[in-house]
Amino acid sequence: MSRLLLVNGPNLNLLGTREPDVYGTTTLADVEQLVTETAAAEGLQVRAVQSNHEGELIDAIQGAREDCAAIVINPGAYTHTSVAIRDALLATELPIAEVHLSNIHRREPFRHHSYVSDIAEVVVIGAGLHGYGYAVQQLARVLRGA
Ligand code: CA2
Repeated sequence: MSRLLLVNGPNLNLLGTREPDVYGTTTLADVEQLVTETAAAEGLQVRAVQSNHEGELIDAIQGAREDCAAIVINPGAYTHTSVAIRDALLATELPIAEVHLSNIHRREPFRHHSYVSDIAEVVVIGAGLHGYGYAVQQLARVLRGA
């Protein structure tokens, strides 16, 4: 069975504990459960990683090349700063889905640029928890070639 790597970046471990007006009441466990269930319905397995450390995220992304068919990533604030995460994603040569819980284009100008969007097959922004599910469904379609 093919596998997805789910990557969540810095501070996403805090989901559901603060800033509910921006990020809702969803927890990281909710995100990982939704992705796992949505992927299972598409015949896909999931490996989930969350880290507050850029290098750990890069190691996980590099590892995906070994045994994953695609990557779902919310890079958190590294979205707007990290050429290194972009390079790691590119090096995998895997299809990428970028997810943001909030609509980054309605927020501060420094959140408007993403180093990932132009290399992603799928971008889902501002759909909250559901965005991760949509991203999995779209990636599954890409993997089926449909
Ligand atoms: O909207 C998103 O998903 C973001 O990737 C979330 C990042 C932010 O830096 C991006 O610009 C947009 C921040 C995640 C922080 O999550 C928290 C959750 C609860 C409390 C505090 C932070």
